[in-house]
Parts: sequence; structure tokens; C-alpha cells
Amino acid sequence: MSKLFDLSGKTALITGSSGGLGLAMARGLAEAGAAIMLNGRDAGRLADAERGLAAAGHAVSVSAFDVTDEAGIMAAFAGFDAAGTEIDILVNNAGIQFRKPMLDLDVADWRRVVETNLTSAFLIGREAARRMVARGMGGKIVNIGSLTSEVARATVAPYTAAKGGIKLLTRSMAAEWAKHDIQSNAIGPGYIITEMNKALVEDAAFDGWVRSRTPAARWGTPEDLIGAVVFLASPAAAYVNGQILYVDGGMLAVL
Ligand code: NAP
Ligand code: GCO
Repeated sequence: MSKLFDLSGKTALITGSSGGLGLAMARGLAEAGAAIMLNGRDAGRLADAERGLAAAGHAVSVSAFDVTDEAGIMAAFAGFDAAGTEIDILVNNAGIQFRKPMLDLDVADWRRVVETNLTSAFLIGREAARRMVARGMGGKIVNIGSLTSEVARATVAPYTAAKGGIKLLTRSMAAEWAKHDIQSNAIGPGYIITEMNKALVEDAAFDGWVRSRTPAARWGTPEDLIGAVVFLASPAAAYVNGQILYVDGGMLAVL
């Protein structure tokens, strides 16, 4: 395989990778040669995910921490330091959805979504970048945005605000860290079938809207993201910085 997309010798931390898009991207990065560090809050889910990747012959370990807990993040990175684990590729994927009209929204719910979907990317990105800069070997940061990094849908305001922030946080990372050979980019998935969207998939009207509104006329699958994340995590993207790559079946490209 071309060295352009070869991740051999690299270690990738994917947050929120005990299931959904994170686990699919972890599998894809592993198939490209990376050693994988899985993350999530639920140790049982993580163990299941780890078993699956290990059974496929991949190098995998787990680090259970809550991406909204700064002390937990610092402890996790202290553990990486102690174990000599160098994170070369960070995928800030962990995220939650909360659907409610803003007029009825409590600030606690707003804060929970923004902390999980945006602040975490800053905190974990900062810790990973501090070590990438100190090592002087460069690195890759891939933040997971959304169609809502560009456009809004009613009833998901905190999610939309956070994902809009992901787009410009990614550019801020590029502005400050590109000179250290750290490429910071984002992926904006379209409507993908995962646990987060189970209620939407099962709603016949919403399902029909997604299929008619998407030029590809289908929902995305988690596997649809693998090419984008391997590209952005690879030497092939050595001169790509501050970009958001939409993997949305064309939804954002058309009215
Ligand atoms: P999902 O199926 O709900 O999976 C979310 C993952 O994040 C799980 O592994 C969950 O594990 C973990 N997680 C949640 N809160 C966490 C926390 N505080 N700390 C650590 N891990 C946490 O969601 P998904 O659809 O795969 O979404 C993954 C990312 O893609 C999110 O950022 C989402 O906004 C984004 N996205 C999804 C879509 C889509 O259509 N599905 C589209 C655009 C963007 P635990 O609960 O065990 O911690
Ligand atoms: C929603 C969905 C979306 C998708 C995704 C689209 O309620 O509209 O959860 O937010 O998950 O973010 O890119």
C-alpha cells in the first residue's frame, strides 16, 4: 500500500470510540497500521470494543475517562507519559446530542452538551499538542464536527453551537500549531446511522426527509468516514490544515 496512507508506527487516540463513529474510525485507522487507544466512560463497552479489534489482530488498548472531566483527562495523559505511550494522532470524536427547543432548554443541558462536544476537544487537544510539540515529531488532530458546523436545525441549539465551535477551534489549532508540523483538521459527517440518531432513523417522516434531502439518497454508515479519517491522519495530508471535510452524501452541497 502507498506510504502516503500508511499509519504504521503511529498511535491514535480516538475519544468516544466504544461504539458508533468512533469505533468505526478506530477500526479504519488500525487497518491502516496505527496502534489504537480506545476511549469512553463505560469500561464494559470499551472492553467489548477492545476484544473486537484485538481479535482482528490489531494493536489496541483502552483509556476510560470522561472527556468533560479535566482532572480525568490530565490523569489519562499522565498515564500515557508513564507508560511511554506517545499519541501521534488524536481524533476528538466523543459527543452527545440533546434535542429540545431553546425556549424550554435548561442551562445545565446546554452546558453538558457544549462541555462534551466542544470544550473536551480543546482540553484533550491541548494535552496532546503539548506532547507533540515537546517531542518535535509533529502530529495529527482530527476534530469531529457535523452538518451543524455550517447550518442549523431547530431543537438542537447547544449541539449546533458546539459543532460550529469545532469548525473554528480547528482553525485556531491550525493557526497556533501548524508551525510544529501538527496538522489540525475536522470531519463533518452527515446523517449517519448510529445510536445517537436511532430515534430519527425510526421516525418514518425524518427518515424520508434524510433520504430525499441527501443527493446520495441514503443515510451514511460509520464506515463511510474511514477514508476521510485515514486521509487526514496520514502523510497524504501533510499540507492540509484548518479544513473541515464533509462526508454527507452531498447534503450540504444542494438546496
Ligand atoms: P454515539 O453512537 O452516541 O457514540 C458516542 C460515543 O461517545 C460512545 O462511545 C460514548 O461512549 C462516547 N461518549 C459520550 N459521552 C462521553 C464522555 N463524556 N466521555 C467519553 N466518551 C463519551 O454517537 P456517534 O453517532 O457515534 O457520534 C460520534 C461523534 O460524531 C459525535 O461527536 C457526534 O456529534 C458526531 N456526529 C455524528 C453524526 C451522526 O449522524 N451519527 C453526524 C455528525 C457528527 P460512553 O457513553 O460509554 O462514554
Ligand atoms: C439531529 C442529528 C444531527 C446529526 C449530525 C448531522 O438531531 O439533527 O443528531 O445532529 O447527528 O450532527 O451532521
